[in-house]
Amino acid sequence: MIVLRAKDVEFEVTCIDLREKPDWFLEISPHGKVPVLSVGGRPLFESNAIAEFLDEMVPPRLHPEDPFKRARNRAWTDFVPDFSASLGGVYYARDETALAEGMRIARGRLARLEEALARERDNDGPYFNGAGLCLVDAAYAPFLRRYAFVETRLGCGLLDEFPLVQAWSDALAADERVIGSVADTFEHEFVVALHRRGAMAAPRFGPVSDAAD
Ligand SMILES: N[C@@H](CCC(=O)N[C@@H](CS)C(=O)NCC(=O)O)C(=O)O
Repeated sequence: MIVLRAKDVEFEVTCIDLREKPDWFLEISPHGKVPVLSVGGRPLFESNAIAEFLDEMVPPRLHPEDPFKRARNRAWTDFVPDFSASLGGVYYARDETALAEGMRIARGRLARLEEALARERDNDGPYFNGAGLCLVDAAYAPFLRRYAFVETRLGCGLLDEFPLVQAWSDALAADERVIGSVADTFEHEFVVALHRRGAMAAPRFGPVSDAAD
């Protein structure tokens, strides 16, 4: 959604219940995962493939022009699953022991990202490559956003040691293309998901009804 918004593409969103995936969805999503982008009735799946397709098809280009930088960016986007899993280990932690272990693992991965931000650009950002949003930003933003949201109640201070990641996360959190990329119910649904997983952070958001879930 961030890439679609960054390119001013008109689109419609269809939300599905991932616990009860409809048949039509399973027919177009081979791994049964979101997102899927339907282009004139033809489905594309996997976030990176979708983002790359959009970047080839619709201006403005979010990838760097330099093929070397483009390859480096793709390599950092490949790190997203490891990175997001480690942040999940923090915001979904069920107790203090799991939180400490989650933070230990996340710190190692954040350190790599901190170094990448220091080395991959020769400027102050605020985005991964510099002044403009790129596909790497779009790939990391959803996970940094979830962490930032939970951190308002968890207060574990994980990003304190990583000022470049913190500044990057803040810039993404303030970006309209990122802010508007989720449904209005995002925070409610995320808190419901935290409760469902028994996350220690969940009760700190107060009681929730899962009626909208
Ligand atoms: N590699 C996939 C991962 C997508 C993914 O894990 N989606 C999650 C939601 S964020 C999902 O659909 N989970 C449902 C499931 O695995 O059953 C991508 O980047 O598109």
